[in-house]
Amino acid sequence: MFDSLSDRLGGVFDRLRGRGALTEADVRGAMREVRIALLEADVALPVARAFVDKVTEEAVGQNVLRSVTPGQQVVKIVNDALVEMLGSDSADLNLDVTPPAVTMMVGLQGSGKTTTTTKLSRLVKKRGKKVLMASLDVNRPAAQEQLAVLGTQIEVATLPIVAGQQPVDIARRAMQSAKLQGFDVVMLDTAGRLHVDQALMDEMKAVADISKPDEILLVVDSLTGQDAVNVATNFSQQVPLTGVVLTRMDGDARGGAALSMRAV
Ligand SMILES: Nc1nc2c(ncn2[C@@H]2O[C@H](COP(=O)(O)OP(=O)(O)OP(=O)(O)O)[C@@H](O)[C@H]2O)c(=O)[nH]1
Ligand SMILES: [Mg+2]
Repeated sequence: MFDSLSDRLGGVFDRLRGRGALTEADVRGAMREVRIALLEADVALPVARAFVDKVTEEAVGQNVLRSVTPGQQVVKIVNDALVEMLGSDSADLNLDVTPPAVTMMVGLQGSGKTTTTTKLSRLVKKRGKKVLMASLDVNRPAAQEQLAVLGTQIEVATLPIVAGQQPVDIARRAMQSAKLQGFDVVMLDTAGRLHVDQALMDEMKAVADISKPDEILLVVDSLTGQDAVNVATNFSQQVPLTGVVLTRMDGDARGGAALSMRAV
């Protein structure tokens, strides 16, 4: 996914390394190229700008320019900053709580919430946990049935569907069932909307109040590119997100969403 970004940066790095002495102007020129490479990879503008500013400041430091291998040093500074931005940790779900551990999936329509709910449930089940999945999606016809079918496929229980019940009541019922039937983990799959809107946010907050999730995961389609940052910012202003799941990493996304996310 980061292939074209790597290629671009590799070119900039080679030119830097290939030189003996470097002036501040050389470094600033290279950093402009880094910035363009980031933007072309769909990294959000404020993120790219902040990154380049920080790295430039470090790289034009006297110790770097006066060193024997200034090019190498500048490359190392950019590399370290990239690694830091992307992070090396892929977090685990926090299941280490008094059961049931509750994970709530939020995100825009079609971002992959239901798929992610199913994938995570399967993983958690493999660890020997008793999992209950519940769909709170009452907007899209057959959304609850979709989760029930997936549940049957992966042999994970789903909350029985009660026609006409609203999301907050479904969440309350899921919590009651989980406690009564001794489930270790509850996965709440919420409804998506085309745009971030207040109705979605209010519903999400009400569900979070009832279910007190240990994890609230924002599911984002990595093809969203730069706009992913706006989505993440909007959601995180409403509920305390504990993590972000990027879906469709198998697609042709240019990687910018992933880089930008880490920075937000
Ligand atoms: N290639 C690919 N497709 C995915 C991935 N995750 C989800 N999809 C597909 O994207 C489509 C939508 O996924 P869902 O999980 O139903 O998305 P959702 O967020 O639950 O959608 P709504 O409930 O309508 O808001 C489905 O066709 C999935 O198969 C992924 O990581 N890679
Ligand atoms: Mg869904």
